[in-house]
Amino acid sequence: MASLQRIAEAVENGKNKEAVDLINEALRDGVDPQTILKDGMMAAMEVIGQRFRDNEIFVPEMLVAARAMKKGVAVLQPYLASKSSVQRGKVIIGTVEGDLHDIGKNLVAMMLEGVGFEVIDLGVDVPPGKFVEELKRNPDTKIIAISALLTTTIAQVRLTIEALKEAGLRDQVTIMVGGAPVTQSFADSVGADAYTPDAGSAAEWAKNRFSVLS
Ligand code: B1M
Repeated sequence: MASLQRIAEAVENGKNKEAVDLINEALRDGVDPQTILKDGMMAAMEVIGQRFRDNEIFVPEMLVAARAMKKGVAVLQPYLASKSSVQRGKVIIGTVEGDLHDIGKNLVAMMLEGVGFEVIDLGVDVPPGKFVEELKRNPDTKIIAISALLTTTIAQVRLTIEALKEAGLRDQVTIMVGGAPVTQSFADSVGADAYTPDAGSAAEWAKNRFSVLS
């Protein structure tokens, strides 16, 4: 039987094929996909982060672990985000300018799709102006979802919201923010409508906010 520990080790060591095989094995054994994600794969990212902080590993090792994580998430995707028949409207999502982290943002996008949103994913390193342009192209957008993973890029969240204000578009959308350094008090200070700590709670919050078709 594939243990969560073995999955975590495969992800940590960047062993893509082994990670995918072990995840498939765990699914066949009936392990809950959320448990595989949280206790196997996300736990591995925590270990990687800690090792990086301790100077035991460097960026290349973080990168290969991230690749294995992405391969694993692709296997879990159909289980985590089965398509909803409800249509709740559009979400524009992106990771802020200067920030290349996208695993968490991709999970949020996946979960939002799962509860019935149409997600326009701008990717990583998204300048404030790009959020504004995309909203102009899609004025029926319900939510702007902003992800930031670095203490050095968190300021971009504020700049993005300010750019939306300057364009006169702020009040037509709900703004959700998140990512490891983001907190509720930070979200309040930049005038966001919601802070959620993880992908599941982001989808839940958005689903409740847009609970009826409009
Ligand atoms: Co980077 N990195 N990284 N990294 N990296 C962290 C974030 C770090 C904490 C590692 C550490 O020092 N321990 C640290 C940041 C420190 C800080 O700012 N306080 C760090 C650093 C320093 C860096 C570089 C500067 C390293 C360097 O070059 N010297 C560099 C920056 C590059 C850049 O962005 N400009 C860098 C680069 C990278 C890689 C490219 C190698 C790779 C990213 C690959 C990729 O994403 N495609 C990478 C990785 C993998 C990590 C760690 C190890 C893992 C991140 C991750 O994917 N976690 C990370 C350490 C850690 O997190 N413990 C680290 C799993 C993911 C599911 O969690 O993204 O937090 P997370 O998402 C969560 C929540 O935050 C939330 O939901 C998700 C869970 O459900 N969430 C939202 C996220 N967005 C949300 C939006 C919402 C709501 C919730 O609403 C809109």
